[in-house]
Amino acid sequence: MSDFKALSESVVKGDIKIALAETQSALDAGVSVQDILDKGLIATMDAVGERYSKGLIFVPQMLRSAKAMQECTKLLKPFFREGDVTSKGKVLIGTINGDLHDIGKNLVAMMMEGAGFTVTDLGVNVSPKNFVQKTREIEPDIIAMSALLSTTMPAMSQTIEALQKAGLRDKVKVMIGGAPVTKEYAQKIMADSYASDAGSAVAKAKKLLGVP
Ligand code: B12
Repeated sequence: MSDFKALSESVVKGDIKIALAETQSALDAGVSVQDILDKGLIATMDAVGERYSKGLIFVPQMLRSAKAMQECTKLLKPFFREGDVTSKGKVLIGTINGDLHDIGKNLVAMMMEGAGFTVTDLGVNVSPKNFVQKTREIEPDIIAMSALLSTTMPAMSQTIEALQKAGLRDKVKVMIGGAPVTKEYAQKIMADSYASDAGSAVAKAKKLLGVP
């Protein structure tokens, strides 16, 4: 497979059957999982986002593509495993309040799991209160928050404040990410770490906890 044209087209159309078949045939042809993800699936979602920005497509089309991408990433999940691993630490992950985007968050969760972290996923639209409650309950080493909308990013800072108020902030590391999030924003809200993609999220999580 020399390019990802057919895969990309099927994700754009939201044709899950063809998207899965194309992902499988890329795997069978020995294309790296990283390339399928970056050059095939994520690049397509970026293009979908641009078409949405330009008013060429609308939310239902974006959702169809998202569903196709989600199914393809499930097919890739077994390849994220780094070998036999004992738990490297507990990660509590969720998409923040008001935000329903979960593809990137799910990828981060899958890769963290594959790398040996024990992951608890709170899903989407997670309120600061929910993050605090679950932190009390499971005592994670890392809280990982995702935001895809610039309008929902402030909920990250609100969650950190809620952790502070609950006396939990110094017991846990906070990592943030998502397309509009930056390293500078992470510094501003005093998160412990930021990563731009799922692969570097794993590396940064290991660094935060000092595990190999
Ligand atoms: C798919 C999609 C949707 C789907 C989401 C379905 C789902 N289950 O997720 C649906 C249709 C529901 C949707 C809705 C909306 N969307 Co939308 N959506 C997208 C789209 C096209 C793709 C997002 C995606 O999945 N990318 C692929 C993944 C793999 O990338 P990622 O999420 O960035 O994740 C990577 C990194 O960011 C990072 N990462 C992510 N999370 C985390 C967390 C941590 C801790 C770390 C370390 C790293 C990390 O690692 C990931 C993997 O490498 C983007 C465009 C884009 N290019 O981002 C618009 C986009 C995000 N959406 C946008 C908008 C405006 C909306 C709506 C407001 C539209 C509307 N008018 O209703 C609603 C909001 C709904 C809500 N309340 O959340 C805008 C946001 C603009 C902004 N900056 O605020 C975008 C950028 C489109 C655009 N160009 O205008 N959307």
